[in-house]
Amino acid sequence: MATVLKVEKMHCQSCAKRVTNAIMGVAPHSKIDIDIDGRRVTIDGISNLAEVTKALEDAGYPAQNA
Ligand SMILES: [Cu+2]
Repeated sequence: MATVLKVEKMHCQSCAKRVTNAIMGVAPHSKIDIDIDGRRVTIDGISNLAEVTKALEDAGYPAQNA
């Protein structure tokens, strides 16, 4: 099941890269789809959402459930 997160502070390609790296750091086998214009991140294959949102917050990109 895919998880969709809203990441308001993600507004360019560099942000998208940092967001991707933060997620991959805790969920290396996840599949990540980034929509910069929509500020949305769709993630497939994660088992611990709290760990992912914590990693994003630590990276400076707080995420909410979309
Ligand atoms: Cu940016």
